[in-house]
Amino acid sequence: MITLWELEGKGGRRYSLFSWRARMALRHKGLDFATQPVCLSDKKAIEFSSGKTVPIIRDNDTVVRDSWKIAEYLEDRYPQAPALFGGAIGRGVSQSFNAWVDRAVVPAMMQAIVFDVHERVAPQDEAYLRESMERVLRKTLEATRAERVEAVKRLGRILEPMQAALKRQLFVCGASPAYADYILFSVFQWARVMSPDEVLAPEDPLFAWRGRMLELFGGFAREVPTA
Ligand SMILES: N[C@@H](CCC(=O)N[C@@H](CS)C(=O)NCC(=O)O)C(=O)O
Repeated sequence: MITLWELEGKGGRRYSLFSWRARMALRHKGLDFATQPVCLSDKKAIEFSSGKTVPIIRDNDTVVRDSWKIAEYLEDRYPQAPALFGGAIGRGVSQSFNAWVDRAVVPAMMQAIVFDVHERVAPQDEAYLRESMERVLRKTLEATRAERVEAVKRLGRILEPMQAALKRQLFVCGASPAYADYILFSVFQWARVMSPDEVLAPEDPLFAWRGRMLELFGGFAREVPTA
């Protein structure tokens, strides 16, 4: 049995976007796993990983931290299960896509929803989240909230290439979903779990794609506590 360490907010919300990548990858591989919720500010709870972030998985004696490393570990350790990357080229393209999502899409989504995230983290994490986010964003959460409409527009402009791609194919990876889909989906699942505001218009090809993602694995990502 594999254990996944991830963040838990108010109302049992599992909101770590990077952990959603690991969750979907584990499901894709058909692997059973148990989850271990932790608080954002409780670094003692994850000291065993020699790091300060989740996701972390433990598979028997092997501990792996970092969502990308977890995906690579699962692909290499369970080669007979459905592929996450589809070979060396797919792995390389997925890693490039991972960098783009992390450096362009995640910061843009953060600007749009960070105020809502702050309202839904565990009470003991509120001060930690505010301090770390205000340092990154160089403004108060309240100022970020006031600029939300502009932030959602900026997010839409950044996602325009994916709108074009998803008009032509059902999934980021083509006819069926794989790891690059989970990379992008994690950002929308983060928003869905932590923010009551919709960031996608119904006519956006990403809206229909997100709907397809929510249906995967028996509605695994749909049937969770959300905002
Ligand atoms: N590159 C890492 C990023 C992981 C990450 O930043 N995780 C966040 C939660 S979504 C975290 O644990 N942050 C801890 C902190 O801010 O102290 C990955 O892909 O796993």
